[in-house]
Amino acid sequence: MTNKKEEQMKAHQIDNTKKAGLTTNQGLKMAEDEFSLKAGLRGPTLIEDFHFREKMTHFDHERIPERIVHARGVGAHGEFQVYEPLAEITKAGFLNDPSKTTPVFVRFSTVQGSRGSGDTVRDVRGFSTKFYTDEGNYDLVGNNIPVFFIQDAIKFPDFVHAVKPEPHTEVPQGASAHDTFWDFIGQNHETAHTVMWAMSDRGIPRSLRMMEGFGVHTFRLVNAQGKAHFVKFHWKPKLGVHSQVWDEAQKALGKNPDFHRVDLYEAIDKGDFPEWELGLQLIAEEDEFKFDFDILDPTKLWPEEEVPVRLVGKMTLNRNVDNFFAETEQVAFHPGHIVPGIDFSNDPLLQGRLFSYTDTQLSRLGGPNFHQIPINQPVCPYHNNQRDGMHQMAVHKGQTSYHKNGLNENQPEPVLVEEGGFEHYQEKVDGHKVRGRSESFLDFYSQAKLFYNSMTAVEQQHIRDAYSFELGKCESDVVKANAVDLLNHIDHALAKEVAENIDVAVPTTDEGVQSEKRSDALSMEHTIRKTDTRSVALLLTGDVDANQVKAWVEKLAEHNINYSLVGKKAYTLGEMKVKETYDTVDSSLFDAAFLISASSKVADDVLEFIENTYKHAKPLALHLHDDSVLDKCRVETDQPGVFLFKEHNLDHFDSFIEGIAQARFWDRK
Ligand code: HDD
Repeated sequence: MTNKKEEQMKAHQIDNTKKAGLTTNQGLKMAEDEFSLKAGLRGPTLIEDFHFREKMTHFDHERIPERIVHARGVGAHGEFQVYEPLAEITKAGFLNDPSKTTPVFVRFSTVQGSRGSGDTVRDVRGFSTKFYTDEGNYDLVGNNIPVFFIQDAIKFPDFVHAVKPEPHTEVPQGASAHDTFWDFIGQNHETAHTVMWAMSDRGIPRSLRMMEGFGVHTFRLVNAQGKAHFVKFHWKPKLGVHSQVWDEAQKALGKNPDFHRVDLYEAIDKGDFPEWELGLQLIAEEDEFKFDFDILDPTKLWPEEEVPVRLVGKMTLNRNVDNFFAETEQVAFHPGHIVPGIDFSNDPLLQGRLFSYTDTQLSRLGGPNFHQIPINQPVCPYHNNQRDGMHQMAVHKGQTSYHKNGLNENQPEPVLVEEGGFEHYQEKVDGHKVRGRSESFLDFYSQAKLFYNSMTAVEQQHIRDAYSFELGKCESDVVKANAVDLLNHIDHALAKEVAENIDVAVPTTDEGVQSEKRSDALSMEHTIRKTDTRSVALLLTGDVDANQVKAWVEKLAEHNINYSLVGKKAYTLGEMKVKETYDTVDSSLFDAAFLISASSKVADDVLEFIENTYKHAKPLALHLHDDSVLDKCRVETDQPGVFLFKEHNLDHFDSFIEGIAQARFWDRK
């Protein structure tokens, strides 16, 4: 069944897959498209060649400016449905009718790299959702990390200049491991908490389908009686939250720079629709000052143990785009696109964003009519007195384009609040005009420490390794020392280990936060674990038995596990196609590997494949004709998550399947 947005988009489609004659943009059928018009077959091209000029001019202007941040992204369509009416907290229509499906478009992104950069870099991921509601578009423009680097939007250009490739070399691409980023961090301690998240496994998600989303800021929900709650928005993935390991992410970057993009496309294409539940954390207005942090500070999260997340609805992504440029590239998000029942808070980062997003679309999409681009149009009618401008697509009828008018009964007329007209929440504000930071925003370290405390030993080790890697890539000793000083304000032992790894003086005094406070919700260790959509490489060597392999893959399919048959060369095995080879794929692109060896000799690239699977703590199954084949690689078969099958016994195989659900075996040597 198509939804309103799909119907609307269809009206704009041009289907070039259908038989159609080639024409110019003026509709003129063309008899020739391969040769320009020349004065003689070996002569110069003539200016009269309107077809050449039109084709070339259009081509010359095909590119638009990429997004200043979040340039690399991928999008998909879907739907959202609320579980039960939320009338007591918001009057937003789409959050009040469980029978209603609201079309959505989601764009995921990395922040630092340009449009052509790789997917599996260490970075924050953007998670933007456009809800096409009956009351207008609502955009939740969030990230996969619940806090942000800075507290005031005026610092955003500085922060972005620091993290982006350095201006004199345009290096590095898709990475924060460089001097200007860490210089900024060392000089701006408000970044401490968010950087800790970025250095954790959250910065290298396994799949876009397996990450959380956060609205980050504190917003307001307002009910029909005008009563407001402060709210933080969450997206909780039904597949759980999972990450790569750093070495794996770097390898995947080379082996398939489109790893996340392809993963999302293929899952949707196959019918494995990714789902997230929408979660709300609510604080009553009267409780605004009851916490040991300022709820307006975007570098702070609300610990879930203190403010529980209420799951209120579900989003399903179920349709890939028809055209990347038309949809994913031209979609324009804006945190200021809200609907009645949702409102802002005075978070100074949010306030600045409310200016920036429309402004950027003006240069990116070439003028003020970007809302008319099909992907950006609301599904409800829209009328106002805005007119003309570049790329105006609408034909506005009538004599008047101003308010108030007497010639047209004052149409289009403002709508009463009772009839759905938006009214800003009437918060009382009173203050002097000042440039400055609220004292309540000055605790930069406590929640960084809370996050670090909440990690398991392995997660903490990954964080220390990530800081060491990133700072190890910096040139300046001053930059490194300042960053270590920042770490020393969070946790002395963390600072010490990183300092030793990068050859910087270990801070002599412990300035760290002396707190053991934890929040279990912050660790990924407690996440949902499933076999669904996990991927396994079946590595075939020698003359393997087609029937045995078939029985195994059927078992994998029963658990909704994706598999690829990998051989030395592509070939047909019984009824199955062995499509991948040791050249075309790599261990970093799979969640598990199963070596099925009917030979006493196993080639080096196969051994490297299983060694990396083992090293990255992933499940590894082995069905070997000759155990000695493992002598040449560092795989120990008595370790957790290594499954040795002597017989073709399908019952044993279940343990491997459980291992695939578990995903990682961190206690492996
Ligand atoms: Fe932003 C894009 C998320 C702070 C200015 N931002 C952008 C996108 C996401 C975010 C997901 C990509 C949208 C898309 O897919 O098209 N940004 C955030 C979050 C922030 C944040 C979660 C902090 C909580 N951003 C932020 C600030 C400013 C901007 C403080 C400036 C004052 N962001 C932009 C931008 C972008 C953008 C320059 C680039 C392209 C675009 O807007 O459409 O305006």
